[in-house]
Amino acid sequence: MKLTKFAFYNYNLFTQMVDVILGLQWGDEGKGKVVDYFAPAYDIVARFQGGPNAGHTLYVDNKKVVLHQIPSGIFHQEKINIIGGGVVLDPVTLKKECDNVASFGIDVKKNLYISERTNLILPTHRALDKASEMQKGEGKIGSTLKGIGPAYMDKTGRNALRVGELLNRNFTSQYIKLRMKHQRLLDNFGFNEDISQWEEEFFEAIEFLRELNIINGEYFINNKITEGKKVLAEGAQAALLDIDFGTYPFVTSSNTISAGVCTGLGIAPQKIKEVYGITKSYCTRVGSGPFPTELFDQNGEKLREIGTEFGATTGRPRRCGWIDLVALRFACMINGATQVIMTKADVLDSFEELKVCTAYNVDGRTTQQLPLQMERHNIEPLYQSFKGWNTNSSVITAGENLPADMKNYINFINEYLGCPVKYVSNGPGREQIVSL
Ligand code: 2SA
Ligand code: MG
Repeated sequence: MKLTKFAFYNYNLFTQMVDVILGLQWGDEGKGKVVDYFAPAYDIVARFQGGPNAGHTLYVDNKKVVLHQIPSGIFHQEKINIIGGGVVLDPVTLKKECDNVASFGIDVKKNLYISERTNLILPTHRALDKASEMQKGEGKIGSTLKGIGPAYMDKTGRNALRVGELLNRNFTSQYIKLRMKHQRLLDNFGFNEDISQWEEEFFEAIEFLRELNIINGEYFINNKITEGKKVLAEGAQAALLDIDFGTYPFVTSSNTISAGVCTGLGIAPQKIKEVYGITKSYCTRVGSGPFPTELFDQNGEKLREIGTEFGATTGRPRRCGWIDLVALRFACMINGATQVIMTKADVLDSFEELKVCTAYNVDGRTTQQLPLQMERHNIEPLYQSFKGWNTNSSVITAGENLPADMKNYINFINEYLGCPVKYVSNGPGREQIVSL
């Protein structure tokens, strides 16, 4: 047998062409805006995990847009946007998003690519998510009810339907087989809501999805890297929601940390250079689970009000509290964060006093490490206080003009984390970001 010539790509030629943007807390750190800001410097923006549970808010032509599954580089028509194999994709949400993006004059057939390994979220996954949360009652995870957990369960259980299957003639019979399996589980849960409307939408959206660019994601992206193209990997959710390293079981079902870039896109670790970790200047969480620095007083109320802290996907009010450096340092460690971007700094503009958690008292013992299953312990956050800057920081455009008290706050965080804060976002606008 004669072999065809194959040595036209050397996958080790260009190293470190991939940078990562990800959340260091419990999500909603403002990743969408940061990706949108950095996107012009890259050729490709890629999502590597999560699904429609994400809500990345952008402002395009002064209009607010929330993206759930489409990478935040989509509004740059010349950029390649990839939905990687590590994502769980709901075709119904995707179709709606594509229609919305098209209303801005963007043709997704030209700049959106979907890996054939991407796992599909079925209507019954959403039903199972709901049924499981209902059964858990008080102990519920507070999931976004988008079917994320059940879809990843089918992936690891080796039952999932992947995007590549759409091109297979047996797709409908495979769907029916899996649906029957789900029905038995739903019967066990005593779940009897009618989901025929969801299924109708699903099959409509499947037809739409078939028309999009379905690719062999890992060859596609590695070939682009070999051609010298730069990739920005866009994280969803955040480090403390990671399935392995987050506040389990109150987590999402994917690897949200930098390691997820490798498995979710098929990229080798030595290809990754910068890991931009995003944190708010304070902290929020949506859904259940431990949150040591959560505030139940008027400061918490004030953060929610000024920061408009309501879920971008579900509209749920977010829990608010002071920044937690114990958790943040852990997040920097497991991600290998090379720099930190602090968002929503302007939300703290009118506070007289600010607090920063530097250690925990766990069942009477002081520690700077996160205990396993925090909810099983009595955790008291230990704080250091800072003077507020009481200045309208949202109009500042140069790092040296930031108020001294804000610099003081940031310097302390730099030192504690051992990782520099390189940018401060001081408002929702595209231009409201200050380099330090
Ligand atoms: P799921 O739906 O199974 O992933 O939920 C499991 C936990 O993960 C949390 N989670 C999130 N936390 C913050 N933001 C998220 N995205 C949306 C947003 C949330 C929204 O950007 O605003 O709109 O409510 C997100 N997605 C998942 C979730 O709260 C559970 O604790
Ligand atoms: Mg969000």
